Amino acid sequence: MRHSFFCIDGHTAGNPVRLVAGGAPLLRGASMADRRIDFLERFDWIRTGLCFEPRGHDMMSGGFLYPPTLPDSDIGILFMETSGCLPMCGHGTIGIITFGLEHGLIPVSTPGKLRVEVPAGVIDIEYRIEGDRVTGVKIRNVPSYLARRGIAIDVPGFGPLTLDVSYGGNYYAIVEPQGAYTGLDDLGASRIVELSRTIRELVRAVYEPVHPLDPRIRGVSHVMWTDAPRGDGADGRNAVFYGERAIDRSPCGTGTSARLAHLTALGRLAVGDAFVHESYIGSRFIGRVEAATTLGDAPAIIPSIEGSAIQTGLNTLWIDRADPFHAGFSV
Ligand code: PYC
Repeated sequence: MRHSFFCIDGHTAGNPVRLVAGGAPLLRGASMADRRIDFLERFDWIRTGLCFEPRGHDMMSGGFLYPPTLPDSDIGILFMETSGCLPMCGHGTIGIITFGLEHGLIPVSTPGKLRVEVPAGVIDIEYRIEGDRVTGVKIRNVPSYLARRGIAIDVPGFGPLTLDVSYGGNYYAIVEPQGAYTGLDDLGASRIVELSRTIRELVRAVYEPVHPLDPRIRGVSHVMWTDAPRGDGADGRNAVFYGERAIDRSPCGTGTSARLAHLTALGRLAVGDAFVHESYIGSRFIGRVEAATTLGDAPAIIPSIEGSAIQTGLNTLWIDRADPFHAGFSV
């Protein structure tokens, strides 16, 4: 049996976004968080088939639009990528909102603004349109907080590191320059991937963060290496590792949110401050600490992230049960 998926492909700041505009399954659940679990239990072959080779690659990511479950939201998003269905994805949101608006797939009640239900909560969007293009999307993200400071690990073949774990829609282990880590360019992409996989395992062995309001969001999924910016006008650079082999080509929206919460908790940023974040390839998001808040008992912030996305083409993909690689593979 052959399943067809009509996809709008593109990228946000260089990282892929595949919006599945036709072929999404009907999901059960009273919230986008419940629907995420239903999708993972019954339809994960769609994610693996569309994200892994031969239809995708290590960095592939994207999602689906759904009617929201909340009366004051305009649309719901379910994210997918090689590692699973993230509770929230910043570059994915910027791409999905851009492509969805450009194709008339999103009902607009207030021009320039949207309320979007994602598995991690509700986010507010402001967007700019010029002609037939969406030229900018700003996300007011979910509450973000520093979950744990000073996790000491010893990385075989590299040395000791002390990390912090911060949440911005996903949990990030944040590695700042120290000891053997002298900067991104000294490490290089393959070493970042290799070390990140080990670091994630070492952190998982000693600490499992759990979201204060939704225990289904738990565990460190990403590793962010920080560095000084390369270009003028940026405040920091990063390489964010996700899945098993990916370095985010964008500055990572949830990663930037986690970094803003981290820097605010350390007293290096304050409410109102902007932080221009540069990705591994030099693309940028503008982050901002919008407000102070709490998440459960934890002090938290509301971060925003702003960027833009570009379509690269339309793509009708088949997942054919007769194909031995219908569910995708990775080497
Ligand atoms: O932009 O939030 C993000 C993201 C998560 C994983 C890759 N990008």
